[in-house]
Amino acid sequence: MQRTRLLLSSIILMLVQSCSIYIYNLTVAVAAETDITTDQSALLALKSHITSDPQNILSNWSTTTSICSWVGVTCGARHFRVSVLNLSYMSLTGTIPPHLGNLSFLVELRLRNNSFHGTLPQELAYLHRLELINFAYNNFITGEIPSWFGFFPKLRNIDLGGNQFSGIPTAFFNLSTLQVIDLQKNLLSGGIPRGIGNLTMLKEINLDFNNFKEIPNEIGTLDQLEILFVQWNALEGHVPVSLFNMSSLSTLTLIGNNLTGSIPDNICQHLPSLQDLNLAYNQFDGPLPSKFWQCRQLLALKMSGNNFHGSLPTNIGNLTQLRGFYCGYNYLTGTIPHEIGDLRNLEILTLGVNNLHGLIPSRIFNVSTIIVLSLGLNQLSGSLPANIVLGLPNLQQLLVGKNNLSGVIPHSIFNASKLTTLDIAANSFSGFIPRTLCSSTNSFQWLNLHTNNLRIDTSTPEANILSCLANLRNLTSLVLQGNPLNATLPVSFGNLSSSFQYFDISICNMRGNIPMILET
Ligand SMILES: *[C@@H]1O[C@H](CO)[C@@H](O)[C@H](O)[C@H]1NC(C)=O
Ligand SMILES: *[C@@H]1O[C@H](CO)[C@@H](O)[C@H](O)[C@H]1NC(C)=O
Ligand SMILES: *[C@@H]1O[C@H](CO)[C@@H](O)[C@H](O)[C@H]1NC(C)=O
Ligand SMILES: *[C@@H]1O[C@H](CO)[C@@H](O)[C@H](O)[C@H]1NC(C)=O
Ligand SMILES: *[C@@H]1O[C@H](CO)[C@@H](O)[C@H](O)[C@H]1NC(C)=O
Ligand SMILES: *[C@@H]1O[C@H](CO)[C@@H](O)[C@H](O)[C@H]1NC(C)=O
Ligand SMILES: *[C@@H]1O[C@H](CO)[C@@H](O)[C@H](O)[C@H]1NC(C)=O
Ligand SMILES: *[C@@H]1O[C@H](CO)[C@@H](O)[C@H](O)[C@H]1NC(C)=O
Ligand SMILES: *[C@@H]1O[C@H](CO)[C@@H](O)[C@H](O)[C@H]1NC(C)=O
Ligand SMILES: *[C@@H]1O[C@H](CO)[C@@H](O)[C@H](O)[C@H]1NC(C)=O
Ligand SMILES: *[C@H]1O[C@@H](CO)[C@H](O)[C@@H](O)[C@@H]1NC(C)=O
Ligand SMILES: CC(=O)N[C@H]1CO[C@H](CO)[C@@H](O)[C@@H]1O
Repeated sequence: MQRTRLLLSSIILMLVQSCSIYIYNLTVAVAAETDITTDQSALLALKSHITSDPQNILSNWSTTTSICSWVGVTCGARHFRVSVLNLSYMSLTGTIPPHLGNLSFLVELRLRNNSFHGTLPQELAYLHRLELINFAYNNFITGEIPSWFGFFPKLRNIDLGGNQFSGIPTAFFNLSTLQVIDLQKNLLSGGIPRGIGNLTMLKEINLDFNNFKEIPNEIGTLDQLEILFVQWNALEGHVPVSLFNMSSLSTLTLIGNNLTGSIPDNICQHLPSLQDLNLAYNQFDGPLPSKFWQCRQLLALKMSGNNFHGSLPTNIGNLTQLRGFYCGYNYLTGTIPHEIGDLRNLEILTLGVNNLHGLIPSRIFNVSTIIVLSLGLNQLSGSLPANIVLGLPNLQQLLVGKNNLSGVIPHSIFNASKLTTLDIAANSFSGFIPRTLCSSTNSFQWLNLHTNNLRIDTSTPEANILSCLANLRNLTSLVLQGNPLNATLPVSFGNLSSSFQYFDISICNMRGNIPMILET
């Protein structure tokens, strides 16, 4: 300390000669003279600003041990100075003291998910070695992100998500080394600043859950950008053309905005790396893009909740990597192309709430990877194949309600060990509800059979499915209403699983008395 003070006073003498030299050499002198005890006082200053530490974590910060062994502290191997401070997820409440700016060797500062509040001290701008800042999910003071955030010459990763920031200063776009920006869940609004186009090293941008209105054309200059999330904002108007022209982009998620216009037919020609495209719940219209053979990498295509019309392109069969295709809640017409059977990796197919007609292509029932098949609220006809479970061993949800389907319920469907949700309501299914419903292997939670022509076989007590429903331990909802069941409720019926919440047989032409337990 003494030596530092001497040095400083000799420099102050020089101040008389030249102010600029003074500033330069002061910086050099202080940096040279700080040591591990400076780091210790900075951390102890932080500790003294913590007002609540319910997990008693900072009791570990004892002055009798080296700060390099303190919880959350990592020292550099070469210089034994604090290089990482990670206090994330420690339930701490408090403020950040200016002393933290003295941790001059700090490379990573992680304070995610605590209750730090107040202002961020400007002294943090002295941390010129910082490569990563994570202040996400705290309660820092509302207002613009401080402009001194522009001073970190090596910053690669910044996460300020889950705070109350309402603006981004111009200086922020001086952070030319940035690769990852996460500003999700703040109060940001207006246009995304054009300066974003200057951050040409960016690989990932997350602006979810703000109120941004516009994506600037400048975003197209980010030729290393791989991930762009701007979901659930207030984006409106057309997507800038430059956005559909980014050679590195693999994930584009714009769900939950108010974007309009149509999607370029050759979208994948200029987005050759695209893997996950999520444009759901906007106001896009026009036909679906069809040059799908250009989308070699595409894994998920999410277009639900728009105004797309026209038919499903047969080229869908070229998306051979596709795992999820979501296109419900649109105005699609025509039939489901049988080429959909070429999607050998498909896990989720949702086409519900459109105007599709014709048969469900039989080849769908051979895509063994399918987990969710959702085709309800269309005008599809035909029946379900008898061996449906053989072809779809992974099926968990089958939703085909409100179509024009007919025939019997395949017996095998209730032998499916993974199926939890079946909705075949409001069709013209007929015959007996298969006795396999009571199969001990089935895992049904939600079963909706209402408004069909189904009956319950009461020829023998064993055949009556109503006597075995109590075995279905996971069943929470069974709707049989609107079927001419013509059956008796057995006494054992009262013995249903405690998870059973909803049973609707109101218009089912039931005979006999309702057991007492159901009346209470
Ligand atoms: C603090 O925690 C670290 C790691 O859990 C441990 O190595 C160290 O001994 C602890 N120090 C004290 C003083 O409890
Ligand atoms: C930071 O600390 C938290 C809580 O101890 C831990 O879960 C997390 O993995 C750490 N992060 C890093 C990058 O070390
Ligand atoms: C913050 O941490 C708590 C538990 O410590 C957890 O319940 C909560 O989900 C976390 N929030 C975020 C946004 O990570
Ligand atoms: C921009 O960054 C450079 C170096 O990283 C720094 O010298 C300059 O002061 C910064 N300007 C602003 C406005 O933040
Ligand atoms: C972005 O770069 C251009 C050209 O280099 C420059 O004129 C402009 O001031 C920069 N914008 C910001 C916000 O840094
Ligand atoms: C697309 O990008 C290429 C090069 O990256 C550029 O030459 C072309 O002008 C861009 N087109 C549009 C419409 O932005
Ligand atoms: C979308 O725009 C319409 C018409 O301008 C408006 O009524 C609606 O509230 C907007 N929705 C959202 C989510 O911004
Ligand atoms: C696209 O799929 C069709 C069959 O649906 C096939 O004939 C064609 O070769 C595929 N094109 C490419 C480029 O894979
Ligand atoms: C019932 O649900 C539990 C938990 O969700 C699951 O572990 C179990 O396998 C299910 N039972 C059957 C018969 O599928
Ligand atoms: C209803 O069931 C009873 C007894 O099983 C049978 O005699 C009768 O024919 C059935 N009614 C109809 C309409 O199928
Ligand atoms: C560094 O932090 C400032 C506050 O920003 C303190 O006033 C200084 O005393 C401290 N310096 C040292 C060497 O700990
Ligand atoms: C006046 C003075 O001491 N200037 C020095 C400041 O630091 C630089 C670099 O270390 C020296 O070259 C100057 O002599």
